[in-house]
Amino acid sequence: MFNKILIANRGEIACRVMETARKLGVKTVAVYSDADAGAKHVAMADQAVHIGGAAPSESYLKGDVIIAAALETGAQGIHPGYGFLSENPEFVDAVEAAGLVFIGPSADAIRKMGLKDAAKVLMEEAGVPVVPGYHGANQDGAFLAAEADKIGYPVLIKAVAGGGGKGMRLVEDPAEFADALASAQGEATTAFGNADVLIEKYVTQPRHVEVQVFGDGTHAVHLFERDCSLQRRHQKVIEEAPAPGMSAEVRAAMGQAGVRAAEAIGYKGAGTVEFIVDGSDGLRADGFWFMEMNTRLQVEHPVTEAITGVDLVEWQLRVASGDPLPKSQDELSITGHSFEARIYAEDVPKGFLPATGTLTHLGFPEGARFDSGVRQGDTISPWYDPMIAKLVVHGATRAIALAKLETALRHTDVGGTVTNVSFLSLLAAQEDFVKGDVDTGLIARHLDALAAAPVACTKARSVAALTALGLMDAPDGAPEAAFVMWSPLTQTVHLSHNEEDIEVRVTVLGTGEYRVDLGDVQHRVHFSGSAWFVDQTKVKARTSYVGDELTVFWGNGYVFHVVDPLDRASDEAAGGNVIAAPMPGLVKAIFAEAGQEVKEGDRLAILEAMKMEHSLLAARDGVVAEVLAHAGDQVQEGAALIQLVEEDEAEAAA
Ligand code: MV4
Repeated sequence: MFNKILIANRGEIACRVMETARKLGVKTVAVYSDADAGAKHVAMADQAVHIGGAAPSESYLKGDVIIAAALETGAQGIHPGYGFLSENPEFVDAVEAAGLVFIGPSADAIRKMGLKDAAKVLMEEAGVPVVPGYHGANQDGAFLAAEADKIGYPVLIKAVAGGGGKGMRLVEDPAEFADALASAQGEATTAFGNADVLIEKYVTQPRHVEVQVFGDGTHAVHLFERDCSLQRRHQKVIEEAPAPGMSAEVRAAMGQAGVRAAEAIGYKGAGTVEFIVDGSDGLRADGFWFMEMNTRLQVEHPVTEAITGVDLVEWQLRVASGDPLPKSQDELSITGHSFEARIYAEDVPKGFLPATGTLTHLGFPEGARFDSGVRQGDTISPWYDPMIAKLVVHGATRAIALAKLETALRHTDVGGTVTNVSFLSLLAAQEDFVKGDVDTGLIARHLDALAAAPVACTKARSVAALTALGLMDAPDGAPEAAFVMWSPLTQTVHLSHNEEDIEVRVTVLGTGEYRVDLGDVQHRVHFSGSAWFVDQTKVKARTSYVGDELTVFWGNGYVFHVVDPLDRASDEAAGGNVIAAPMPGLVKAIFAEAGQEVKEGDRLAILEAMKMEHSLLAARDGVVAEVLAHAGDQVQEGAALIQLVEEDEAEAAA
């Protein structure tokens, strides 16, 4: 076994690899960019080496700098994770030339699977079923059109260098073939610098089923299949293992095909053989075809780990350090069912727009595996994939695992950024998915229903209003003395939710007892110190309130913004009345208290953001009216930290 390895990656996969390395007594070296100096993977590692700028091309893609870091720190092997350099054969060559071990397949195996047409020829020779079609060298338009006629319409034109659907065109009618060919070739040239295409019979209602394989360079075993049909624009959303509806016969046929594919290229380490499956009439032993092989550990590997009990990273480290395959095919079996849901910082109603933000709140429930590269307080930066976590559940049956998935999603609390958790929850409850009736078009067919922003009911709005007024901070829900003594018995709070303005009137009825008036609807709310009761019904809501953002974690999760009329007025008045956070960050210190006189330029607060400390200065002479933040607070951009007395008020007083 290695003494020390370097992980040439970041985020959850770097953390995942380090977990297993630690379990095996292997020391770890992290690498990091400017944007990741404070990242979880750096904190977890025994050693960490800074490798450059935030852009991947200046850090995580710099093979030579990473190899130098491994040599300097005495690492013996490099684990590439997924993405970045994981399938780059030149990097593998360079790692080996430096006398280090690449924890993965040979450069030769990666190259053999790199080009689709060559890979298809190899697979055909190895007895792996490939989609009927033409994948030869002749790229003449008339010739390809004749091949398409032979195959029979509809056909799919694919770039040989392609992936993720780029350079792919569906042609349903021979009259459209020439135009589609030209457009596929154009896109392929732009994207890959290679115009070559292949033509395939179009599989209607396809399912994406992939086989996990593991090789020692000569022999391979398979660890069964995963179904990854739930995709949106070629991005996987929920994966599961085993595939719903799979029979022992088809499983054996697909597994053997996966093993033949791996052995045909002398595969070493963890790999995935992707098949396209015709799902129009159940799964059949003659109804699956090789698509491509991914020569790396995949994002969704945990569902395979859950059903087989195998730690795939442990296998990677053992085989790369010279051990034989840890188990034979006979020793591998499936127990239960597993799902993985990818939790992202993204704005689903706005077309799945990637989001950024500081995770002011991050709560993962017990009873599920969460692989995550971020902690509460960490920032999702615009530089990398905005994944927050992979949620992985396992149960004795598919129905049990699915129920666990829904429960875990309901208790996944993320504050400080928008997420796709509601989308995942709606998908987990989608009728066809629940039945196991999946195909790659499922999400697109139901997108409107799945992507709708969850609209908070009046109960959730009541919880938000009481939270905004600070009524749940008090011990046992008793209103703080100040509230009772100085505040009117009825207070009004303004919230905004999905661009809707909401006015809520809250009346104190007694200790922890409120009447909440939402216009048409009234609720009687009781807060017991740990639980909410709305009209005598227990509401298992949790809340997070940072800056002006208030999230009620209940149902699918509801985001509110608390509109402070005072803030708004002073913002508009400008004139330096408010010292506000210029960017999201952590308040390190406040040097002001109410009543204090300040001079223009006095340092009133320090904000830590983007790994730097920023002094926030008084914009004019004045008197502090109110301090609105404390050292240790995570604040949003624009959050008011210190309020000065209005100038005309001060004059009036003078
Ligand atoms: C296909 C297909 C139907 N017939 N090939 C999409 C990306 C690339 N990896 C292969 N893809 C497809 N190839 C034939 N002959 C349908 C798709 C496809 C797809 C495949 C797997 C997962 C999701 C998909 C979504 C749309 C289309």
